[in-house]
Order: sequence, then structure tokens, then C-alpha cells
Amino acid sequence: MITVALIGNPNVGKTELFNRLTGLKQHVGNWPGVTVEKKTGKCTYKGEALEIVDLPGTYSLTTHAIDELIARDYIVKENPDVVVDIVDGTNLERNLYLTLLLLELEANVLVALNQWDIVKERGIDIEVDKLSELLGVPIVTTVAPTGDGVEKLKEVVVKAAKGKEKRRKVVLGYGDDIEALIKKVENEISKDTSLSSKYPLRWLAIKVLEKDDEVLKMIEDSPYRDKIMEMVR
Ligand SMILES: Nc1nc2c(ncn2[C@@H]2O[C@H](COP(=O)(O)OP(=O)(O)OP(=O)(O)O)[C@@H](O)[C@H]2O)c(=O)[nH]1
Ligand SMILES: [Mg+2]
Repeated sequence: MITVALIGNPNVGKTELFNRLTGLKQHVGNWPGVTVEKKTGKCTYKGEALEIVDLPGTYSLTTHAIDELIARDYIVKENPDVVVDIVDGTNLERNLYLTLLLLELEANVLVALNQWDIVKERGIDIEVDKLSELLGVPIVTTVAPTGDGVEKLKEVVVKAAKGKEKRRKVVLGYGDDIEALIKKVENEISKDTSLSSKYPLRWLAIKVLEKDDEVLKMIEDSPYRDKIMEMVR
């Protein structure tokens, strides 16, 4: 079974795409402990079974909103095989912020460039191949209400799930000073294997420097806590 998480900004076409992918094979419940709706569904592609999880719509992945935290926790802790980032092609710049956060999380991301019909209609020029190369992720253009591109999306999802190891890692740089600091914090955190085996090291280090509540809580329990916190003061 290949697990696939759908994520995207609000109103990008997530529900339409989820319905297209899963047809009637859906289950609606709640995320554990909260009243936020959790939808899961199944589909197959050429004999491969896919389990699709619809994450709450979100612009960001901070800990400040329950929706964002649910989405992020799911990706970090459940490690879905593939994360499909649904991007509104008519709002590329705003939507790509979430894409970059997902890359920082080292998720196995691929982009569904949705609303492709409107992109065409408005004559918006997007160089899909170039964007795909820049981000280091596959991109499939889709029109959720008609189902255009959805078969292709499944094909690319299956491919991405199998080729996980071979992905080019795209790193967003923060400039020399901050990069040096990130490296130092990474070094210290790497000594705590209970953390470094579970989460991407660079992501942890960046979150420590951002004073992210959840990650600081994890650091609290680390035997290397004092050394790590000393660096970020
Ligand atoms: N033309 C066009 N309309 C689309 C496309 N995808 C979604 N829509 C429309 O955009 C609106 C929002 O789609 P939803 O699927 O509800 O979006 P969502 O991301 O689930 O939205 P929230 O759950 O509210 O965050 C609906 O009216 C859809 O019919 C697309 O590719 N092309
Ligand atoms: Mg929706």
C-alpha cells in the first residue's frame, strides 16, 4: 500500500481532486483528539493500491494553528510515501511558499498544478519543466473538476513512491551566517540519535533557530539540551 497525503492552500481544489482520486471509496472521520475532519480514501493504479489522506488546507506549517500542526505532524510523524502538494496555478507565488516548507521537511513531494484550465484561459505562462527542475520535484498539471491529468497524477505518484531514494535534495539557503549556525546546531542535535533518526536534521536545526514550540519541546527531553539551547540564545 502506498500512502499519499494531499496538501495545499485553502480553496485550491483539494476536495475536488480527492473526490476524483478516490471516487466513492472514502471514509470521513476526525483527526485524533480534535474535531477537524479527516478524510481518507483508496484507489488503485495498475494494480498498485493507494491510500489517500486529505490533510487540512493550510498556507504554512507552523505550530500556531491546529490545521497546520495536524498537517505537519502527519507528514513528520507518519511519513507518507508521497506528499501531493496541490498548487493553484493562478496563484503560483503564494502557493509555492508551502511547497518550499514541504521541501525543507524533506517530504517526498510532487506538485499537482491545478486550475490548469484557468491558467490557460487567462494566458498565464508557466514554464512547467523549468519549475519542476528548479524545485527538484515532478509536476503534473490538473483540472480537478473534469479529471484532466488525474490518471497521470496517479502514475507519477506511484513512480515517486518507488523512486524515493533517488530524489535530488533541494536545499534552500539562508545565507552564510545563518547556514554556519544551522550547521553547528545540526552537529549537536546529530549526537542525539533518538531525534536524528526520526526527523530531518536540517529541519530540526532550522526549527530550533526559529524557536518552534513543538521542536523546542523535543529538545527539552534531549540530553544535549543545554548545549543546543546555548547556541540559539
Ligand atoms: N476551473 C477550475 N475550477 C476548479 C479546479 N479545481 C477546483 N475548482 C473549483 O474551485 C473551488 C474550490 O475547490 P475545492 O475542491 O472545494 O477546494 P478545496 O481546496 O477543497 O477548498 P477548501 O477545502 O475550502 O480549502 C470549487 O468551486 C471547485 O469546483 C480546476 O482545476 N479548475
Ligand atoms: Mg476542501
